[in-house]
Amino acid sequence: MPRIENPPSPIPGALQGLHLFHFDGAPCAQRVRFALGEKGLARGREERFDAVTPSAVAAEDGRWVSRVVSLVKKDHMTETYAAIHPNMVVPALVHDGELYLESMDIIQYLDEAFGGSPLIPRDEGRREATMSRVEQAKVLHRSIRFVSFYWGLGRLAMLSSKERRQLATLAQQGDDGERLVEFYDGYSTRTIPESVYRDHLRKLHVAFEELDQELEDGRRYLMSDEVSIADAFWSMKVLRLLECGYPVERHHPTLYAWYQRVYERPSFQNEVMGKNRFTHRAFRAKARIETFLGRGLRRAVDKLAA
Ligand SMILES: N[C@@H](CCC(=O)N[C@@H](CS)C(=O)NCC(=O)O)C(=O)O
Repeated sequence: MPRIENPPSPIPGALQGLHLFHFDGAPCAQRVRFALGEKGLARGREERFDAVTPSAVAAEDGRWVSRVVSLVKKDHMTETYAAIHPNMVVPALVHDGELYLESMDIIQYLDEAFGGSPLIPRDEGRREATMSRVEQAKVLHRSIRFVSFYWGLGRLAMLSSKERRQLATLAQQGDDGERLVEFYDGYSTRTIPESVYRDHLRKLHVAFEELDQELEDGRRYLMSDEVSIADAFWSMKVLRLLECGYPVERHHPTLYAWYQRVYERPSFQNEVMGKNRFTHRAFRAKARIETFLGRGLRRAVDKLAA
């Protein structure tokens, strides 16, 4: 099991039951929340991410304690969080004092530790095919970051030079496995050429095209008629890009129909969208205004596919 041995922070060891360190709008955390929902585990109390008072540490049965690590307030770039997750990203999961990192490993853990229908097929061949789709999604996670920052978050996500120094100092304690330092330096000083963002967008477009074709055989979900970890990974990419204005329905109609099926599931409605609806609507409204002004991601995708 991908359990993290002896994390520097005393917080994980103090927690009983399930606790998720997450952010409502982060795709990497959304896929874990989706998986929790599919396992019949619902969001419970909200606690500060670093709360360890006696009333904060215990989770109720069948529920997980929500510990929001605000990516807007930069909670993830603090010493306290870096001692929980050395890469300073969400999500992180604690179950009965044990810490698990990496959304793929966390979902794998949940799938084995909790009942319900499996998210990872038990059959060897189907398992391999499913995990290879997940690996592809993992690699493209970097592309989602580039595209959603450039066309979605804009200036809001830029760091001051003081914040970047703080990030670089904290990153020295880990291996900066997510390459946040390099990314934020380039992004905040606007030194990443536009062609880099367009390349990432092209990679996502190609992958969406491939999935769109595969889904044409009429299967309900990405790998079969059963929902799986692959749906958890890919649907959050679609959600994020829709929020940035990507015209998914027009460019990849079969993929969009699949996304709607995943979106309708109670786990998506409750655990992914639950507290994310307002931000979701705000992003979509912003994207509509940009389209109206002849700018934004919608235009970039149309140009790319022309
Ligand atoms: N490989 C990690 C990636 C985690 C990740 O990159 N999380 C993003 C949110 S989707 C994050 O926390 N980013 C912090 C930032 O962009 O500053 C996983 O799958 O858990």
